[in-house]
Amino acid sequence: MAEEKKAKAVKAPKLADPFEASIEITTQQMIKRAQELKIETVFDRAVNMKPCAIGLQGTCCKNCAMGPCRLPLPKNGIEGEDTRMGLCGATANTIAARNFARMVAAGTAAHSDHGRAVAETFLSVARKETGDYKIKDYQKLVAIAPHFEVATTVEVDGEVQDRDLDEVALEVAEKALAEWGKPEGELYYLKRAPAPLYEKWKKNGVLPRNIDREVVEIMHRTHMGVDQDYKNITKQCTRTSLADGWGGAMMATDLQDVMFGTPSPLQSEINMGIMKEDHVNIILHGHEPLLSEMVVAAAQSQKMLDYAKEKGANGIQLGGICCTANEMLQRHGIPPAGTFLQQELAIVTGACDAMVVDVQCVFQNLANVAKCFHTKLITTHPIAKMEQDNVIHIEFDEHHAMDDAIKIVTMAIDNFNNRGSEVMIPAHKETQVVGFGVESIEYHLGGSFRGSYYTLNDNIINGRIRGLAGVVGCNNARTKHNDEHVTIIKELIKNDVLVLTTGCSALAAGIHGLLQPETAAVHCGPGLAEVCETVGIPPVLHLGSCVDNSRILLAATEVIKAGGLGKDLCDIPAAGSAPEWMSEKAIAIGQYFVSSGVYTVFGYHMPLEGAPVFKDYLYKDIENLYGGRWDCEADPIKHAHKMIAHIDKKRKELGIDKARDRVLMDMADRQAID
Ligand code: BF8
Repeated sequence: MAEEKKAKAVKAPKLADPFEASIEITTQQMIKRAQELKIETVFDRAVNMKPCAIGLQGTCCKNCAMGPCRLPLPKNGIEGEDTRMGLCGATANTIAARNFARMVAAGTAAHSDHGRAVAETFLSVARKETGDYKIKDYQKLVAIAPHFEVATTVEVDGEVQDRDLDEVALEVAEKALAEWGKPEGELYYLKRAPAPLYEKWKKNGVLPRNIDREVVEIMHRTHMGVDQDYKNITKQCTRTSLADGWGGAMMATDLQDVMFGTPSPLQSEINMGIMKEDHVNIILHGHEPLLSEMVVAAAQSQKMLDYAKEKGANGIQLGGICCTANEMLQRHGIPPAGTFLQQELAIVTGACDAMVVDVQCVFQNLANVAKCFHTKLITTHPIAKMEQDNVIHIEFDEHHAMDDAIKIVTMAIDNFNNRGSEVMIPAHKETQVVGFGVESIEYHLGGSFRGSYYTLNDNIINGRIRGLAGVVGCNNARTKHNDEHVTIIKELIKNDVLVLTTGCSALAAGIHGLLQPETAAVHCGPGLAEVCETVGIPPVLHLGSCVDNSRILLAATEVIKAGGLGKDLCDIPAAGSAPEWMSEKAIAIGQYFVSSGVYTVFGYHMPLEGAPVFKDYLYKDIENLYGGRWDCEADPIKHAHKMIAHIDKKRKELGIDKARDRVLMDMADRQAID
């Protein structure tokens, strides 16, 4: 009897309301579908599990076994002296700063380990140890070599000749890989920043020495009883994040471009509707194109296509999730199946014959969802396995990469006929134009005749383009899927702000039709619409994956070089945003944007509320050091208007606030504005 009562008292878990969970139609349909099949997803878990209120404030310290020490902010705030402290005496500021720093370290480690894998593979290519990977873009190799102080020409008998490119590649590869652990000096790429910014970093003692060292130093400084000054901890946050943005992530982007090709604009599709019932569907999810490039090549080979036909399929459909989606999209036009929050749902279609994952942003629950279907869930990376026994591990190695890729594709094809009757692929998909970069923005806005950032600057100065915004980052199950991304982006372009986007934000923009040139006429203010229509670009430019935020830094640097908009990145009418952030990588990115002079607004919430003094330091005082600062705003319209207000402030400081009334000047006049 008592047992019966007890059983009755256990409440059934709540189910997410699909319309509250997402604004996106295929996501709503598939959440409902999962619920009908009694398959739990992240959306259901989010309504059943509340986040820890103290962790949310950033003031829980579990860095030693005397804790966890929890220092919530009293409901009415603190009047007078803040006497809260952990057992060791650590203040709320110290605890919140340590937690923040560890997020920067983890984010930097993730991007940079990705970069290291790319650099190691590039070294294998340069040493000719692998035949599967090659150099596709020699022009990019020659463009980046000088940044590593590698000569691209040589003098023979008094005559300057081009240097052997194999030699250049080898030297670049060796110097790049050394950036992770060289014993002295500073990272090469820091000097790519505008000179005044580099000087600020130097003056403040935050030039990263090597990538690994900065991550290690954060872990040391945040160990129990080491750095107990939030300002000093933040200084190391800056140094480490710069090792990400102007180091590991930037090298990942560059070396990927060299090996796999620099993206240029192309048209593709996006959303779960790209999956095909009569095709073998392989979904690639994660981050490193080292894996996806080989799977793309294997899946497009005649041998694999013939094998798929033999098994009764009409072809092989590849699709991406998360940043792997962006990598395959920008270089091959392979359509993404969805964002971070759609990963479980792609399996719920019942048509996913294999989901292949490598590192980062992969839900462990994929294994539980895959168990309900025929889907083969394949992990490929030695550092990222899953404990569930239905997960297959095929370790990927650059020395036999194509063999591994063929094994994976064959497994998916063999699984095609094992589908149950429960296939339900949502019909909806969108078209999009993607694959912009530093090089293609230059070409598109300037044309082949005068390719440069002149046209972009010109239109910012004359006010047709009010300013630039980088809108990037994740989805977060604590916010309505895609809502903040889409609302913020629409509000920005409505106010003539040109948006550059990466990561899951770029996928969200694509899914909601914002990456089409036609968007300009529908959603943009008159100035931006005019520019987009004249040049034929969308008002939201897809710049790739999260490591490709480095492309945004370099595009902004090109704006400075073109003249007329100040001398430092903090002078440009520009702002950054991560509306639905969730990962530690987002915090590392935010910190390097702030430390590069960018006003950066995060959505949802920041884990700083329990330490108001530290929060103020990041939201206000840090601007005096680097010209950028953090902010947070959950309301998407207010969020966009905070960015626009900052852009207007910068226009005023440059003396171009009146130029929105179309004052015509020549370039010499404009450059004199500096
Ligand atoms: O690195 S945006 S959810 S996929 S962390 Fe992850 Fe966030 Fe997506 Fe790419 Ni970036």
